Amino acid sequence: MSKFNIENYPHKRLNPLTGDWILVSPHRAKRPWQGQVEKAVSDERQGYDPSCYLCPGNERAGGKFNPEYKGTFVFTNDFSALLNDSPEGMVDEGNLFQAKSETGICKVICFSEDHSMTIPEMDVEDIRKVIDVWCDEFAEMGKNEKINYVQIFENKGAIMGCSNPHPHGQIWSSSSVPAEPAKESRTQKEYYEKHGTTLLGDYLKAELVKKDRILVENDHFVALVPYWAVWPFETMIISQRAVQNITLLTDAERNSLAGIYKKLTIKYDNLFEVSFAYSAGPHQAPTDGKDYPEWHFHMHFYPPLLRSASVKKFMVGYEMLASPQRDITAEQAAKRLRDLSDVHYKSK
Ligand code: H2U
Ligand code: ZN
Repeated sequence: MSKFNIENYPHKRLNPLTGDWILVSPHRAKRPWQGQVEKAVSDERQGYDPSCYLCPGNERAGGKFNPEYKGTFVFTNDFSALLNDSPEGMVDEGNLFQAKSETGICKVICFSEDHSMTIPEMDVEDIRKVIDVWCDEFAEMGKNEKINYVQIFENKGAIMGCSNPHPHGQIWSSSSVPAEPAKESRTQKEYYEKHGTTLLGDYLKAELVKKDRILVENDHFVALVPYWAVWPFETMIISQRAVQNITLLTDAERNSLAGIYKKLTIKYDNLFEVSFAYSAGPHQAPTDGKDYPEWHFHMHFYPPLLRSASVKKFMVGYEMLASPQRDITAEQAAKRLRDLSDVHYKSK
């Protein structure tokens, strides 16, 4: 048998941000598929949809009316998963039955008044306005004594459970730090205490030398497929400068973030010539007033599609019961994305 190498043989890779290992099986990438094929959803939409609960002037499900807004529009989620004024308390019926109250605020952000828009099709100046809303909301929610973590996210596409194609995202903030950022908080702190530098700063430096997983680079941000990616076309945007949260980005950095958000999502759309679904959002330091020099601002993009506009990756079987697994390697995915045009397929 020939010598082990990660291009050809099954192996595990460590995600240093979570401490989890993922199984990579490059030799399986040519496996035939006779399973479920998702219907490619036609993406032809009008700029205004009278039945859309996010379009300007329309009535929402809760009975409130949206203003005739232009650009971004933020409102408190009519069906908030967390409530700011729910009573505090806990249940402690021994080790096996523990519950704690959780308070928070949930908001919805419309990215544009135009129902037909998506981030990759928006102008960079308009994406910058979305970034500014993220900054303002993060700052305001972070000031709230009861809020210790702010999660901004975008669910895009029906395949990701997004309820409405109108371009929008959400913010859920909470009194405790949720599971995923809590893991990253622990690993980044351990790394910083050991090395005196941020985990993602050192990771980014090494990736910029290797180059095989880099997709897009500008003065302040890099988009790449992380070494430990689980989803076939999972990516991250990492700031070149280690900042704890989005409010610490300079004016130029905010523009660069808007620019790279657009460039990355154009590549995504160009991959299968379809409006590419994903769940994405930044991870940032907790907002409990403490200093977190180990925290390095970044965004994760988790897209479900695998081999076409209609075949998605299922996280089932072994993934559910044992460990996440992928066939196409992070390097192969990066090459495919990197080689795609920076011009959106619809504007060609
Ligand atoms: P998605 O990002 O998954 O599409 O969710 C949209 C959110 O919008 C969802 O959390 C809220 C839902 O509670 N919503 C309102 O606040 N008002 C409405 O009239 C409908 C949907
Ligand atoms: Zn709409």
